[in-house]
Amino acid sequence: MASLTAAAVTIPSFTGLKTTTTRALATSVNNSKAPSTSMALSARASLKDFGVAVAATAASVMFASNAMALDVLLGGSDGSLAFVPDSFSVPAGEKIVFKNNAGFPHNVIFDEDAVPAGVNADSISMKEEDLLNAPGETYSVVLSEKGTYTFYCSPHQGAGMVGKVTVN
Ligand SMILES: [Cu+2]
Repeated sequence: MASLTAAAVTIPSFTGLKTTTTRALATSVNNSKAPSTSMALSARASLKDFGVAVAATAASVMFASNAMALDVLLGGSDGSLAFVPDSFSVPAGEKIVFKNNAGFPHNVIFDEDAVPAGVNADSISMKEEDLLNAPGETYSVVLSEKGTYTFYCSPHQGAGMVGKVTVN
């Protein structure tokens, strides 16, 4: 039961499924006088539906690794100087984890001219002189203002290592 509960708690971070999941859980709570198997079955059913929905999208990879964070690789495994993925969206408040993968050193600098109004690009960027030098090193950021942000890796900006995230 503990694992079912934990899984149910993480699901609402996916906005597309939030309404459905919340309703299913509310139903379970309202039926609290029913035999406990009822709730277990209900939770299992909603998880099954969730699995089917996610399997149809790229989000399944994200769910498998970390339900509350989106991982972005720094450097493609094919040697490309790129963010992987280089264009994506996240719900406001979800952590984005940039992870050193290949072709480092890398860093993550948000373009002060391409962030939502009122956002201080410096406050969400790495320091320009800081570089991720070792495999697996990470830089994490949480974006709370909705809108589109452009970021780049300063050593490789000229090589096209730029990315875009939409927070919604
Ligand atoms: Cu780079």
